[in-house]
Amino acid sequence: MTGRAVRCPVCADRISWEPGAPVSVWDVENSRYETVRVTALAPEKRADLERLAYRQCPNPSGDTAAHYLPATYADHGEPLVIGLVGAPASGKTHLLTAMIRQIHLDGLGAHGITAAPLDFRRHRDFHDDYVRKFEAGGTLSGTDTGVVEAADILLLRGPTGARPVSFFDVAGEDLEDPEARNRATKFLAGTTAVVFVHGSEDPLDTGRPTPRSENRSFHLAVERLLALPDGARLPAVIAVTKSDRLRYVPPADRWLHRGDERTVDAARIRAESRDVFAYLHHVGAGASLRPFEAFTRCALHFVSASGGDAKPVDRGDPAVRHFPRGFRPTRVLEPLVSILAMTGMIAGAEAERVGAP
Ligand SMILES: Nc1nc2c(ncn2[C@@H]2O[C@H](COP(=O)(O)OP(=O)(O)OP(=O)(O)O)[C@@H](O)[C@H]2O)c(=O)[nH]1
Ligand SMILES: [Mg+2]
Ligand SMILES: [Zn+2]
Repeated sequence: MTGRAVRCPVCADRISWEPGAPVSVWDVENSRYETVRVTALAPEKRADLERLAYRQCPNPSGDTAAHYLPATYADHGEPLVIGLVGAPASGKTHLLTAMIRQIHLDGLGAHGITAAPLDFRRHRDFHDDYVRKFEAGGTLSGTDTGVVEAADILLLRGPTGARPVSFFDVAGEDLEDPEARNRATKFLAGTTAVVFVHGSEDPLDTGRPTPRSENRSFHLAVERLLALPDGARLPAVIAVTKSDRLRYVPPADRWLHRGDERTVDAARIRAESRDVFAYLHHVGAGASLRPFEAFTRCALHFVSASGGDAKPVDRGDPAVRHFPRGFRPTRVLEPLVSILAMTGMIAGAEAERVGAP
């Protein structure tokens, strides 16, 4: 093997990234990847082509359908793979959409980090299918089961270097499936950080009792991650989303009013973590605290993707809902900033203490 060894975020195999290997470009007309040999190209033409091209993963285990990674995936620092874990309808997709949108509004600028798409096609699809719909006040549909690929792959550049960051957002139903061979949860084997998403309850939604004594998606993911080598050292965050429902409930209200933070302050993150812990404990959602017990570094945050509850569209089908006052994401980047601090993308004495006991 002469190439750089990288772990594929989709099939979780370790692959050797050979220099000069053929790349593929997306053929829009025929909706398929087309292989292009690059060795005969002048270096500048090759670099330009590779920026927009893909490489098929060799998937040495032969256990995953054909999949492609950005051709420049291995040209940067150690890739980050961030997985979202949570029950169906807990709010994963809305949170990820609000996060990615905020990243592109320079939301990480205060931390010296800029972002660019690494997988342009995936990025455009994510923007068209999620971000635009969300910005128009529409609710996003539940994620289909069987999703195996990353929702988006960005390149984050900061003072400590540039790293590809893949975000995985699969269906909560798949995350509650104990079948280890479920293809949709394979990303867990290659994940480098996890956002555990707990949706805070709608206080008016009393008709449907929720069994808070268990959180199946958290439980199954934690057990699988702990079985990985060094699994307990994976950076983890617990995001209590839909916290707009807690905007008059102390101490969540105090955190929500702060808006987005501009610094990494380990003591402040510890204080918020303590408040989230107390809140989950108080509402009997102790099962959602399992990641905090399982992982050596874990930060907890109150966030809101939409800023308010979705309401049925007037006179329409009651199942069709929207956010009548638009969307006002609050603190959606705090979980990501904690992960970036715990993974060394944000460096410094404060960052090193984030999530530490
Ligand atoms: N009040 C409030 N409601 C939210 C928020 N985020 C999501 N919701 C509501 O929660 C519902 C489910 O959100 P999703 O993001 O689709 O949840 P999910 O975890 O991706 O669900 P699956 O894809 O089925 O696993 C949405 O239809 C919204 O109505 C939020 O920040 N505040
Ligand atoms: Mg979803
Ligand atoms: Zn692969």
